[in-house]
Amino acid sequence: MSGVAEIARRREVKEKVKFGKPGAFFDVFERRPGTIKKNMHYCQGCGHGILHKLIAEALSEFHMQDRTVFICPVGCSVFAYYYFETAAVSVPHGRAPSVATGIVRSNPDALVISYQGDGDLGAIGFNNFIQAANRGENMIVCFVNNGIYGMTGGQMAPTTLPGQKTMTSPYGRSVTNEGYPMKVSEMVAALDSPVYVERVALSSTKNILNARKALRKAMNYMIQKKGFSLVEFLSACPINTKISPDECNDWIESKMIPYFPLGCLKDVGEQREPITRPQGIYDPEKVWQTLYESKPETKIIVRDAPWKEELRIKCAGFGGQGILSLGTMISYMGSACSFNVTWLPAYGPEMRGGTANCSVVLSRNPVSSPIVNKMNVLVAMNRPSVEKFLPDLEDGGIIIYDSSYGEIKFDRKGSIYATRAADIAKEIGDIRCANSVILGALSKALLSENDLKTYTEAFESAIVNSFKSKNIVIENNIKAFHAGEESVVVKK
Ligand SMILES: Cc1ncc(C[n+]2csc(CCOP(=O)(O)OP(=O)(O)O)c2C)c(N)n1
Ligand code: SF4
Ligand SMILES: [Mg+2]
Repeated sequence: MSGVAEIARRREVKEKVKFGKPGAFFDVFERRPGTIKKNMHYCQGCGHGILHKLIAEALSEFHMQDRTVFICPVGCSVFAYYYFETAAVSVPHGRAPSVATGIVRSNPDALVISYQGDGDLGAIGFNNFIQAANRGENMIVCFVNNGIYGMTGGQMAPTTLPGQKTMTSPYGRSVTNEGYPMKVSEMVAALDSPVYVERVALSSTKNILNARKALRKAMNYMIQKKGFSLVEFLSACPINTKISPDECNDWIESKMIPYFPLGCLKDVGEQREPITRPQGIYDPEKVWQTLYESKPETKIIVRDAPWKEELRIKCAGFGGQGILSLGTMISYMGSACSFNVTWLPAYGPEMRGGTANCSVVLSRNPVSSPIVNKMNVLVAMNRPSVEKFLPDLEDGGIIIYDSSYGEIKFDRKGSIYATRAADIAKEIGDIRCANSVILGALSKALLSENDLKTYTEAFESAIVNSFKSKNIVIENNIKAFHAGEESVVVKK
């Protein structure tokens, strides 16, 4: 059905308030953890629940469900996907309009609802939001302005009212210090691209009916591909505003509306033509070839090991020994060989003088967690690191250590490799290369003779990447890497 025919049909649908569960909600919220599967998680009096109902009613009455992608933000509505029987995407904080842009650009028939709180939209994600508005993306942004960060316990938001007390403005918002509350709708209405901007309130029945109308107008424009619509819903967060559910309507009407006047700020949808844009083409095969064409083929690099699909590595030593760069060199090598890679440094007071460590995961599969509690490779540049992490090494795991500071006796099974990394680095003329000596030892420990040839280039490029622009440093580290390969001794 064409957009225009759909609208005509919808005009025939009688505009009346419905009681009960709208069709676009699941019958039972199976995704919700716990035993309560029929209730929403919102607090009593919260505006999110009211708005969810308005959206769900409109979705089912407009027969939009099959084409709708609901973008759930970070905020109290992060779990909106428990409730709506539509496609849904959860996105990082503030990124909803950018993800919505990707969806609608690659699939212009998708109906995308970017649902956002004032912290999500007005603070961390403001640039994402305003740019999407300025590009006139065909989407609706449902902006729930409750004047506070609800989910995180009531911090000040860009829309917190002057004088309003929050966890982070305990004496009340000071306009001298924090500026005036942000009037998002007025800002968007000043742009040329958006077609429709209206501010409504989720308070009295009259206001809720107006909110319902505004939402439906925005949906109609989106179905007709007219572009960007913003509907701002003034809402209450009784929990963090420290009012009872009964006081929510009064709070919205006596506090919010005087500062954020209700009404339509822009409506040019009827005068605009439907948007037509070149459609993005996503060919996974092409992307793969572009990214990985010249890389070594993805084969398993660890010989005869039960955990060859994934290496979980802990690098540890004194602060200043280049432990974190050792981790990045291993990561660069892994990425050059098309592994999925994570690198997680442990920062802290240990950065100077104490101990330092980082975790590296190289995997043929998506990495489930970058945290390495149990490892199959332990790279230790000093004795305290061996002592600290050895209990976490899996049976049969590999240990590589620097024997310059003395041999270490191990009372366990596994492959133990030693190299005099610090001594060799001093001989090369730069003690800081000890980590590259260890890298050489690691490559020898992990790779068969044949694979070593294939991967040497990747290791060398990892060194070049890590020490960009300093030629002498690169040279010394490559020398150190090969010295590490040659000097490594297997201890059993
Ligand atoms: C990158 C990032 N920064 C900060 C947070 C913490 N955080 C979670 S929700 C939130 C603000 C939520 O406020 P709002 O968008 O107004 O939603 P509400 O809960 O009020 O509906 C913040 C700061 C986070 N999850 N991710
Ligand atoms: S904390 Fe506030 S925004 Fe979050 S569900 Fe409760 S009332 Fe709603
Ligand atoms: Mg909020």
